[in-house]
Amino acid sequence: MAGVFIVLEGPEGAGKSTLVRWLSARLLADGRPATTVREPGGTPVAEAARKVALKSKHDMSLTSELFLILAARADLVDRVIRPALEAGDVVLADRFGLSTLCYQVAGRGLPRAEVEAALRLATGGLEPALTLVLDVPVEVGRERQRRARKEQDRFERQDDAFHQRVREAYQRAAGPGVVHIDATRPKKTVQDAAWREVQAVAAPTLRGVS
Ligand code: Z5A
Repeated sequence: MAGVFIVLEGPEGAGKSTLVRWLSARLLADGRPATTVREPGGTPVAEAARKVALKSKHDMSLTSELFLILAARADLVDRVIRPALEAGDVVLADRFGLSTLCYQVAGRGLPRAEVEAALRLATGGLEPALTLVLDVPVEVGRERQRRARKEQDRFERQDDAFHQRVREAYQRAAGPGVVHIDATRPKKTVQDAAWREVQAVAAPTLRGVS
């Protein structure tokens, strides 16, 4: 596909949304508006699934949670991400498949092979060119969320052991295009590190890049 697919990942409060906004503005300054998406969500159906997966007061099975998230992703990939990539856009996603492996497999304990198969079905095998994994200790992320007065969802209400499993799964993540960034550093340092990686994958399509 002509476009470039870039994903930001990491535990809660790592700074993903902040960095997506910054990268989007930086790309725009280079004359390259990006399509930005946040998961789960981004289409009417995906937003509806997000509401249930994150906000439902009812008990749900872990498999139901998985399929709500994958239903959201399948719709987002079909209706937004693939068309944007086919049109040659840079797509910046706040979370994607690695979140599912870290939260539903490492965090919740669902079986990896089955989840990976379901993931491939949901995405048609779409993989990012670059995955920036922002790393912060659990307590740092929680403190940032507290200061930002973020309302807690079903995941954020999980105990520290759950969030520690998620963080460790992120720290183990490896493979083509996976880059780890120490996100405890000041925003400017994190932004500079991320921009270097974005340039490396997107440079041929950017103009005015030093
Ligand atoms: N989930 C799942 O289980 N499986 C999946 O496959 C997917 C998702 C896709 C979505 O939550 C939930 O869905 C998620 C997992 C689950 N829940 N959890 N946990 P969400 O969309 O509501 O939230 P989030 O994705 O977890 O993002 P977040 O908690 O909002 O955090 P963030 O985007 O990484 O951080 P931020 O909003 O950019 O920054 C937080 C604050 O820190 C803010 O005040 C910033 O100004 C500040 N900040 C940012 N960077 C810095 C630095 N470098 N220094 C100091 N302060 C900073």
